[in-house]
Amino acid sequence: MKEHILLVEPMMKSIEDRLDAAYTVHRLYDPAEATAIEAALPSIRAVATGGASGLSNAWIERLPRLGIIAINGVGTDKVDLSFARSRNIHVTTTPGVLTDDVADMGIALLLAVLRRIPEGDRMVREGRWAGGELFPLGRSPKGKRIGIVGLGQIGRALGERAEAFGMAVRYWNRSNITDTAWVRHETLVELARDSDILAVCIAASPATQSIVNADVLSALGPTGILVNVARGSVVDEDALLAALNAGTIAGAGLDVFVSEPRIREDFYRAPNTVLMPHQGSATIETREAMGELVLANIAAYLAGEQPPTVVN
Ligand code: 8YV
Repeated sequence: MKEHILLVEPMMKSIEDRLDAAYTVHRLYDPAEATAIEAALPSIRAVATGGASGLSNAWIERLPRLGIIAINGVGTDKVDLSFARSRNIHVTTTPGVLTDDVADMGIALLLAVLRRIPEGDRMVREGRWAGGELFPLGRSPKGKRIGIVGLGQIGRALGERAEAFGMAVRYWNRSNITDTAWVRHETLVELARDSDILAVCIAASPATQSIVNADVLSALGPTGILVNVARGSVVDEDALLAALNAGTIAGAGLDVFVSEPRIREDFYRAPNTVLMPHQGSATIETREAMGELVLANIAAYLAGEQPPTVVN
């Protein structure tokens, strides 16, 4: 008898094929499966989900035999870890394997804003270059100061890449870090004041909710750029939209938003802003590696073993 698992959002086909081969997979995102899922609730022992989707407590309560929530990502902000623990449910993530791609996305967004890549692409396609239109000058990353908000694995990888572009790195981190020569600031406002680019890499939690607020953005200043590859909730979106529209910061490169994918439409019109649909870890190579970890965690749990990358 195959075990039943619930898949909250799609994964790579090669990974889903292996899930299908090993388990009876119920796809929560497929409306056609709704009735079958209702009937299978008492049998489901494992859930695979994404970092931005997680699993609500209401869903956890509907799954009496659930023993593992395998997150295909590193963010745990959409799963109540202590509630899961109180029910003896393992929560696992995919640490390490997505670090480089998310850091790359931070650099890509930064360069896209500095060099106006989406704007140039539009100008060429619309024939305005051929028509003689001049393109405004961009700005160089070299010699600029980048302030990293949250010096975890992704923050460090982004800092290392920024150094290769000739940037000076400084950071703010909640806990003290000893093994880096980068300048540490005591507060986010101080970091923003001492940065040309502020790069948000910190995990979302109640403690980091809206920590990039109006004061931080005002300290970043009218030539400053905000990059966010972490979670929308870390940034006060009212303050960010106001700062972009008033020109109190110069621009933003954003991969994540509070209410994604139905983000606030004001972002569609925000000046000097490059938007991505949460693609930090979304490469074939990385999603394969993440999928392997999800498969390994679920297999270990169902075999009665400790899942390899459990976080709670
Ligand atoms: C993924 C993420 O896009 O790691 C995370 O927490 O948000 C991303 O890597 C997501 O988990 C896939 O849905």
